[in-house]
Amino acid sequence: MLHSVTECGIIFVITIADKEIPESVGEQCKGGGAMQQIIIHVDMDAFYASVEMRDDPRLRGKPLIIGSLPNERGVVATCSYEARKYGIRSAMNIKEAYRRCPHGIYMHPNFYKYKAVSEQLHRIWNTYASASQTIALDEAYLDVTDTAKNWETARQFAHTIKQRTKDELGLNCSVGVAYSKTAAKTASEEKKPNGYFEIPTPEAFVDLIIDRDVRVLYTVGAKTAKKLHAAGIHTVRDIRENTDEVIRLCGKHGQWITQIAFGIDDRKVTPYRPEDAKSIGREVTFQKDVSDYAVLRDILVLLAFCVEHRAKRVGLQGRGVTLKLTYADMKQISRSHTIPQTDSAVTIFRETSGMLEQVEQRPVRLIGAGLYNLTGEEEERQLTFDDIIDDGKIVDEDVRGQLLADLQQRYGLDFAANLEKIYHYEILHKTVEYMRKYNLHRRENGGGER
Ligand code: DCP
Ligand code: MG
Repeated sequence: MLHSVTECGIIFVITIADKEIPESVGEQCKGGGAMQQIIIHVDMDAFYASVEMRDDPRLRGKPLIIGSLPNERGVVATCSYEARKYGIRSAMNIKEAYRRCPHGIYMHPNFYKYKAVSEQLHRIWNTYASASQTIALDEAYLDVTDTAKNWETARQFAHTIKQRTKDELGLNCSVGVAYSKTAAKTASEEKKPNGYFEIPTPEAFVDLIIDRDVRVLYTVGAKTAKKLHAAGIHTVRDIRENTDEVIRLCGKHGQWITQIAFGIDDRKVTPYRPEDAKSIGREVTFQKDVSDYAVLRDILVLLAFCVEHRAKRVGLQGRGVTLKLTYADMKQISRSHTIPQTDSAVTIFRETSGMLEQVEQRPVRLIGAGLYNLTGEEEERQLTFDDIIDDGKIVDEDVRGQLLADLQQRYGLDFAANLEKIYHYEILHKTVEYMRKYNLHRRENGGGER
């Protein structure tokens, strides 16, 4: 039946904002107060590994590698500091890790546990800030400009955060306090693990990093570094002395890099909210309100595939999944979850359908699913289960197949064969309407139960 619908290429309801890159070099310093922020950056030490060591004393003090197992194909997600002595690092091939440390302890990640811990962490940290920005499960920026008011109090906040994280959750973190986000992030890395460091001014920032490799600058990933190195630009000093060349090579990103090489960064700590533009979403409005939540759940499968398709096309992954509903009375709600980075329809569906179960079950006019807190290749990233364990993809494939097969069984459409068509907004819309009516018809004829 799907093929009776005309094909059309319109894609709506998809917003992807620019990366957080300021408009032009130099403008940042002019605004009053640009340099007056006090920002804390918190980052957990060896996060996944530390949680496992906390929960199982037998793992403590050992080289612990979280990722795929040595007999699987895959990579390291993270490892304990004991394992780092053997040169093991995040994203390293697991076979290489095993070659370096055959006596290490190898474990699969337990994302849902880390996610739960993450929520507890952020809850503690957020109490010190007027705004907080979750960057990853184990990492956040806190704007303490107004809550601390002065440097000395900010320093106390930082130490209290470290202490409470240790006392209440049994985990170590590293904390940086600085005048900007970039500097705060650099500061938290400076004395890892269990570190504390301050960078009060742009001058202090520049002094610290000027002779380091370009990769010290936030958003300079492997690809950008390679490009700069090939042009003979190795250190931050080289960037400062070759700004035109850097901008020529890297465009808008080059402007940003140049700017931070001079210590200029007055980006605000902006809490991620689902409605923020940095997201990819798909939503459908029904011609008649839908009260059957089983149909809504089925529609989420399609929305999840649409979001995955778009995310893969633009090469972005989200660290948050969001569900959006408008009820018949026009009341809108959205629910969101932080997740390990993903672009998988299976994860998007699992998260949004889980959230759907939690909401008030009233007739719905609009439903949407989305990914937010997007990151691209250049940025540091937390690996997904798929990235870590190649075999994980097989599991994912199975679930995908099953989700589509279930839909086929319920609505009599070959969803697997027609998936590409669903990505077109109008076809998605017509399909969803068809599902709504089909289900209604079935219910009216006494076949509604599943
Ligand atoms: N992670 C991942 N893949 C990567 C990097 C990280 O899956 N390439 C996961 C595992 C980490 C968590 O994200 O525990 C946090 O990432 P960090 O980069 O902060 O690394 P750690 O917290 O493990 O160690 P560090 O002490 O260096 O911060
Ligand atoms: Mg960390």
